[in-house]
Amino acid sequence: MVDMKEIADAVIKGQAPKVKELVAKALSEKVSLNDILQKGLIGGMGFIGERFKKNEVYVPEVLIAARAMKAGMEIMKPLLANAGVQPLGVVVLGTVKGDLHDIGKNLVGMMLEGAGFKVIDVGIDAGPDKFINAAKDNKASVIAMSALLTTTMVAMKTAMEEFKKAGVTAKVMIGGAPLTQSYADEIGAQGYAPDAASAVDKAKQLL
Ligand code: B1M
Repeated sequence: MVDMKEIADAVIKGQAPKVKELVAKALSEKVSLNDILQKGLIGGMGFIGERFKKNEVYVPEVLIAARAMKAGMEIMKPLLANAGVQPLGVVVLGTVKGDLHDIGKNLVGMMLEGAGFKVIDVGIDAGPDKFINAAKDNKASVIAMSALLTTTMVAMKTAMEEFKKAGVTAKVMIGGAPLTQSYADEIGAQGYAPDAASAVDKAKQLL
């Protein structure tokens, strides 16, 4: 019988083929989808997230763990859809207009997926319309904007104004190296997170 801790450990170690094999075995042993997801895949990713927050592991370890988690999710996705298992919430994620940096954004996206969110990634250089349309089409609970440049972070202020005009109801969180809580307060964003693991905590708070 597969122990969910084994799946979590394989995610933590970034062993994608092993994760896939263990998830398939657990499914054949009729372990519940929820247990595989929560105690196995999300459990492992959550552990990596906490260590990342404490600077005990770095970007490469998180990327490798996320890849392993995704390998398990590939098998789970169709079954979750059939079983009607709902994601924690929908997050529309993107890097703001004029900004091409996406490594941090992608990390945030992986951690959010790892925590059970559905992530709609609108990519880089994303103007307010992209966020608005994706949020409306997918009934998003959270819009998450990333920026890495002091020259592009100001695009978040414009975006906030456009969200208001368009009647967007999703809560907004921001992040990226030049961003701060005080800038979030200034532009009326409901959340700020300094790193990808904290972004998960913040998104959960905003639900
Ligand atoms: Co650029 N770049 N870059 N760059 N680049 C920086 C950001 C810079 C600090 C380098 C420097 O001068 N020391 C500087 C910005 C200065 C400033 O404005 N303060 C800079 C510059 C100036 C530029 C160009 C203008 C250079 C030029 O052409 N003259 C140009 C701009 C292009 C554009 O966007 N229009 C440019 C271009 C590029 C590349 C394309 C070459 C490449 C990006 C490739 C890519 O992303 N696909 C690049 C890179 C790689 C960097 C550095 C070296 C690394 C950024 C990175 O990926 N870090 C960076 C210098 C540095 O940081 N050492 C630099 C790793 C990543 C995991 O961290 O993105 O901070 P980060 O994400 C973190 C947190 O910030 C947070 O979580 C992540 C994980 O913990 N986070 C969020 C991020 N988004 C979040 C969203 C959230 C919550 C948390 O909620 C929504």
